[in-house]
Amino acid sequence: MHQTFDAALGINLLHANQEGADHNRAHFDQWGITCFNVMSSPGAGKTALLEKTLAALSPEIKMAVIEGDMTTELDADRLRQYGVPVIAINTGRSCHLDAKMVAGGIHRLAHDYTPSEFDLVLVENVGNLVCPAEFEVGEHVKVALLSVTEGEDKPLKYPIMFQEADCLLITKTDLAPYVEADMEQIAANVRQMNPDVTIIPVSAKTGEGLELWFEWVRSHIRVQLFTNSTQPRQPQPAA
Ligand SMILES: Nc1nc2c(ncn2[C@@H]2O[C@H](COP(=O)(O)OP(=O)(O)OP(=O)(O)O)[C@@H](O)[C@H]2O)c(=O)[nH]1
Ligand SMILES: [Mg+2]
Ligand SMILES: [Zn+2]
Ligand SMILES: [Zn+2]
Repeated sequence: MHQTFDAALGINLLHANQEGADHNRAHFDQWGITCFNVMSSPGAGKTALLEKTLAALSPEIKMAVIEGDMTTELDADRLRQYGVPVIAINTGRSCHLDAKMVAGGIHRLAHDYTPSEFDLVLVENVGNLVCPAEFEVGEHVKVALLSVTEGEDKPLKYPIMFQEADCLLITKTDLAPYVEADMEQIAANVRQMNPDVTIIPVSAKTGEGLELWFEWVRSHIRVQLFTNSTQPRQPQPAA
């Protein structure tokens, strides 16, 4: 976790970030877009999951990706092969995406495309089990991944992301026998942090669980559309 108060500048960094997140959220709501913030430690399988998601749900769901990495466009290039807009954001020395960086991404999306034509923006956050959960980017939904190779104790040791998640994917289930992962214990530890979270075990390699994930995605876009159409928000002035 970062220092959240900058004494020199006298500002609360999380508070400033929240204003940026509200700005992004207003854009998404104006355009009727649902935004998922996809988070995990490095290598848990975010890009692999997004590859499967784009392959299965496009063009049924019109998607764009905002891809956060400290350096390189390696993940962005993997996802561009699926024919959807992928906006790469290099965070430099920052180990998470913040709202301002994502604002740059969504302004670019709005510049290059007609944003109201999109249903879902998938933000792949920087691989990091701690800070991405603290820096909202304007998402409606937080999706966290925990791979079976990371150890059953991680939800207890790094609680914030697990407490905040709306959906928790236990990834790489095909590897569970090799690392003697105790799936029941992983799920119990996640539930201890967040009793109501949806838990979906998946393998991007074998396809196990992916249909459940796709259905969860579909239903959460519908919920958002329904919420927007019945309770229109007052859009904030957007730059
Ligand atoms: N066996 C197996 N390997 C997987 C699975 N999903 C991803 N991997 C592998 O795990 C490694 C990391 O996967 P990525 O999808 O790049 O992980 P990531 O979370 O996007 O990584 P960062 O963006 O660097 O944080 C790659 O070698 C993948 O092929 C899975 O379901 N099973
Ligand atoms: Mg990745
Ligand atoms: Zn960070
Ligand atoms: Zn704006």
